[in-house]
Amino acid sequence: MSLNTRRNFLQTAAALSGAATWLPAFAQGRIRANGQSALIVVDVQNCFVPGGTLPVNNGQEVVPVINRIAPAFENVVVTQDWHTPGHASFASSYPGKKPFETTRLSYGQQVLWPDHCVQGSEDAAVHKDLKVPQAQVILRKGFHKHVDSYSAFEEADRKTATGLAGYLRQRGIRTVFVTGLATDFCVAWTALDAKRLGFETYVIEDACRGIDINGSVAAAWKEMRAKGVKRIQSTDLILS
Ligand code: VGL
Ligand code: ZN
Repeated sequence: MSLNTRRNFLQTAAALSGAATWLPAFAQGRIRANGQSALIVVDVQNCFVPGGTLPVNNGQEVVPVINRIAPAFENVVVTQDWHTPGHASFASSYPGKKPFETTRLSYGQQVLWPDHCVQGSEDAAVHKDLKVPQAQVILRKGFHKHVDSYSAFEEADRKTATGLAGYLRQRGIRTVFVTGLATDFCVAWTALDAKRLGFETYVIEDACRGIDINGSVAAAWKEMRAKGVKRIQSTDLILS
């Protein structure tokens, strides 16, 4: 049975028995974006795809998925990781430290990364095949030399706001759909902050790819689920 046939079968069976509770939470094509929704495209930059300085496995695969769903969104925010040279999140800033080790900074534990997404570099540019011409905001984050920012809402010190929550609220946005790179870092932190700040929050799983350090993708999904972030697939969206 194809997945579609199977889903239809499940729906029919549930309708007949009146027991719909065991159905997937979001059957195919059930969620529609409206004027109060925004698509957030996180860090789809050269840096995070193969050939970049911090490549995410198959990171480029998010591009056609995002391009396919983006026309359904009137409101689109694109983010860029945008670090100073010598940034505090770079392993090269600490003698003897290697990428993917951790260190303690004033605000807590920090994973150390290869130098990546340096402001103005080709590596930090948005992927050339991403097609979101209607995007209204390009939000850059991680530009304070001594503070990292995975989240598009709040820097890693958990004090410094980026302004995105205020922007979205003032525009009447109530629901966000988060996509991009990487599932376990900037996507998860952005989604968790969005939810905490009062937005209905969806993460579109097949429009994301993860870095996955020591099970970090599974841990991120677990935390997002616990906090009420909704996990959906691009096929759950009504695109017409
Ligand atoms: C990211 C690690 C370091 C991300 C950014 O976009 O997920 N990950 N900087
Ligand atoms: Zn970064």
